[in-house]
Amino acid sequence: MLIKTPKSWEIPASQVTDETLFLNRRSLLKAAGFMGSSLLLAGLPKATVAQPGLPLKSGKNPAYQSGNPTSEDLVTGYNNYYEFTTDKEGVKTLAEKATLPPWKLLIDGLVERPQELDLDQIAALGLEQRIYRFRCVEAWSMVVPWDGLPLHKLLALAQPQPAAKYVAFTSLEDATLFPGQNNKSYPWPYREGLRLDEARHELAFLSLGVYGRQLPTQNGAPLRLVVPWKYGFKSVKAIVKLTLTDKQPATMWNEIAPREYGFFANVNPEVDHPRWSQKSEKLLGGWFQRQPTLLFNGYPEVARLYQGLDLKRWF
Ligand SMILES: Nc1nc2c(c(=O)[nH]1)N[C@H]1C(S)=C(S)[C@@H](COP(=O)(O)O)O[C@H]1N2
Ligand SMILES: [Mo]
Repeated sequence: MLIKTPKSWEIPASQVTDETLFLNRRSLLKAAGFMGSSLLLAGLPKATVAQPGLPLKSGKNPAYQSGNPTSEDLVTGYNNYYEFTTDKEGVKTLAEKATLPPWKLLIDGLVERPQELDLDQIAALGLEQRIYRFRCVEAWSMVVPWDGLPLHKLLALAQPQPAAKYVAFTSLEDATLFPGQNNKSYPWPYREGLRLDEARHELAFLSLGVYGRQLPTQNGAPLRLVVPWKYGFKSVKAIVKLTLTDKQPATMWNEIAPREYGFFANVNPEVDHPRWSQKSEKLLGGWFQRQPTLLFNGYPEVARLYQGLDLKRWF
């Protein structure tokens, strides 16, 4: 009988230990049989390789259960990810062909302790599953079981300085991985931003997984933001850097169409998009009938962040 040694990319879920949720570069090379002298590798930066689809150790947080999840097929098969394509049903096929590079997350700017974290270090902070509503600015919505951690846990590691007022998020720029980045009419990389108090709100979440497994590439592997009270474009995918700043950061969609995609982008049925109404939405996989859109997407606890701000003007 032929005994087959699994390749690193074929490691079955049962062999993934709880302690090591992601493979680091060294064990990946070793498993693939490329491990030469350890001296040779000693100088390499620490970086981990995501394994989209492998199970994650994450526990359900009963405090965040916003309804019945949309089917996994829709969550992972109907995606906005312009780095691949603008065709929502075509993203998955392209994403499944892409191999993610070893990953590190940088936290820099106005912080006491700049961070360079690999995926294991982030997962070691503890993962939980939260079911959140998700509302795209295009007036469709889903309910998604995300696995990850509140963003404030990462920010606390870096210790923002008192002068820090915003967090700027930067996605990976790599036109060999992302065919859509060859379209130079978009000002890549995808960038987003939050005010620091928004980023520290308990609901602001950094997702490493969905449905209990590591994020599929099409959903923003290996890590993406989830801001459930804002339109979906704020929930930036494939994040490589968080920068704490004292100035409101420029964002990609705001640069492209400032009248259509504001910095705050809070879900608000009273403020129409210039080209369509935001009063209702199509729940994917739901009934034919549209459902009413709720202020802050049904998360009224964030209202205190916007006291004194005219929500009609600051969209
Ligand atoms: N880097 C990056 N992040 C992104 C996007 C994108 O094109 N590129 N699209 C955004 C939009 S418009 C939406 S609605 C959500 C979609 O997330 P999903 O595919 O996981 O549903 O991702 C957001 N994050
Ligand atoms: Mo979106």
